[in-house]
Amino acid sequence: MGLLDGRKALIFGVANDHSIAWGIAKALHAEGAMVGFSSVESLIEKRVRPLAARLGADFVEPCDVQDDAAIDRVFRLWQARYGDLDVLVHALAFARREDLDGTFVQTSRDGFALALDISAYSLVALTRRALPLFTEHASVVTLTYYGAEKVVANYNVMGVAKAALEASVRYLAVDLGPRGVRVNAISAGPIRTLAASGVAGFKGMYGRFRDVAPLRRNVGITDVGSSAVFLASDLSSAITGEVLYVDGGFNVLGVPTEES
Ligand code: NAD
Ligand code: 0WE
Repeated sequence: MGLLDGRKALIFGVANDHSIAWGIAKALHAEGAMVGFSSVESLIEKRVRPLAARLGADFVEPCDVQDDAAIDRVFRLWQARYGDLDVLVHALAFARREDLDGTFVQTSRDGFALALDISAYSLVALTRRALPLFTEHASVVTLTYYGAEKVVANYNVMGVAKAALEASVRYLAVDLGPRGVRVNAISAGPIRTLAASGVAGFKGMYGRFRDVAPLRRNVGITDVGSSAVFLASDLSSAITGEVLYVDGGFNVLGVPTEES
């Protein structure tokens, strides 16, 4: 008996086996969910389809979340194949490298719009298109980061995009609540994924995190996966509009020191 037996989940954001979306897919599948995937076109055949096959999944469709027609296509195909949807996972973000290197004050109009479109508006677009397919106990889960609330060096425009994403979670929760659909975010500690690799100063802050976080360890995609199972399942039946910290307790610290 799994917590998600008979449930159907569509997961956006797998790039490789380090992706948070992949950790979530494995965890949902282990609890009995049927999973399907959508990712950017360039990753589909080489990266995503082989991973999907490991979970017996063959719904693997391309979608650039900036493209409304592409979003519509994915959900049309899903509906034709499976009818309805119980779990929507949004685990994607993007900002231009140059906007994560310099100072926030340098952010261009274009760079700001791009980061917010891909990283925040896409949750609204995907959720709206999924709405007619959602079952009455459906759950939407997205991924955020502490840089939404407090300044994290170099996170810059992504911090602003995550603040918009977290506010969107609350507004969506109120819109969808009367239908029984819940919307929540997981705020994960730093994890070494493709999106984190090569980011200026990431390695240093990853090491510091382990030294100061109350649990004295880093967070992994398995930790995020099990919390996603909780938010996707009826175990969290009265939780919506929430940000759940999966960060070893880091966010409760006032002054992070090795001794605290
Ligand atoms: P990742 O690189 O594995 O995943 C990011 C995904 O975003 C990729 O699959 C990429 O293809 C996708 N993406 C980018 N632009 C897209 C577009 N236009 N259309 C469709 N997909 C697009 O990295 P990850 O760390 O697993 O990131 C997943 C989520 O977790 C992101 O929202 C990220 O902000 C969040 N997050 C990451 C960390 C961390 O430290 N890694 C911490 C907290 C939150
Ligand atoms: O949300 C993220 C990753 C966001 C991200 C990362 C990149 C790097 C490569 C979005 N877009 C891009 N674009 C690229 O070209 N995280 C929470 C991981 C992360 O990213 C950081 C961090 C942390 C933590 C960037 C700067 C500082 C800290």
